[in-house]
Amino acid sequence: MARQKKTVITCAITGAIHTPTMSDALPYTADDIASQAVAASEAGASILHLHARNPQNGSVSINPDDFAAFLPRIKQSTDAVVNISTGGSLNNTIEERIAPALRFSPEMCSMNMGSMNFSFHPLAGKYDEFKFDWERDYIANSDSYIFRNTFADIKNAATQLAPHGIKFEHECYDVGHLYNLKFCMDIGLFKAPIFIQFIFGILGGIGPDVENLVFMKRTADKLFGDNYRWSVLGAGGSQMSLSTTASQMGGNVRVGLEDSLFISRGKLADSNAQQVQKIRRIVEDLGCEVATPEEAREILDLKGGDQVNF
Ligand code: KMH
Ligand code: ZN
Repeated sequence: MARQKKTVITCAITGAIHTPTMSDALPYTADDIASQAVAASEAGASILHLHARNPQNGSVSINPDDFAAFLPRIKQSTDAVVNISTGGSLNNTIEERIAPALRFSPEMCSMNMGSMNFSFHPLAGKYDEFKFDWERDYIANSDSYIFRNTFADIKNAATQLAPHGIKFEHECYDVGHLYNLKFCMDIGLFKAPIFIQFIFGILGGIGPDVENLVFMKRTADKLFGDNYRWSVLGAGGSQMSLSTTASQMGGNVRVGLEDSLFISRGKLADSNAQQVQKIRRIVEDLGCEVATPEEAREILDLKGGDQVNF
């Protein structure tokens, strides 16, 4: 594959599936989500991956009205590409999860490429206190959850979203998910060029090692040839190191408080923008250039910011 000239930075502003609110920096009100998204874009993120949260208690929200509270403000203040999550929480059905993307028709949305254990239960024992009542049980019980993304779910989501011309961020947590994606392409659910997010370090997915990144990349090359773009998300402590490696391999990067609350070992990040500034500095110091939103649109073949419904 021809090497990309610019590196696209995605920033995932506030997680939902697996990001409890232990850090005061993690935004959960519409105001905070909007202002952190704008700041992350000003720092160099050309794509904003967005979840919504219940503004009262920070729990996951897939209510489109909670997205409506921040999407127009982000659009008015930035040129960044909006990417709406279809991940929901571990308790939501696929119908609930795709409702915000169906309503707002963003340029991008996530598409999770396989069912899996998706657990963060070890966190429950690490903290004496949580900010909100729901958190400890939700976290502790994640050892019994299955993050459901069956072939039927993927087909259902892809079929309903197809008329919107949305580019999917295909979230692949393990090598098998790449084969699931290839199968879905072969039956006509997704068209090239696709955009793959290689995800490392989720308990239930592939581990955060450079060897695994090379293996995922090699497997994707074998399956998709020149017909894909890729990015790396390292969860937790692997966020910056795996992103750095990916950028040096010609890939794109994803940072953000959704996937790590930290800026360095043991030190909480102040904001999403701080993580974007850090990866931007590293990428530029190592000789790459960071893509603007317009360049990201061209690299990923997006429909354009004027084709959304918010
Ligand atoms: N935080 C990622 C590991 C989604 O939004 O669809 C999972 C994620 C899923 O981003
Ligand atoms: Zn997400």
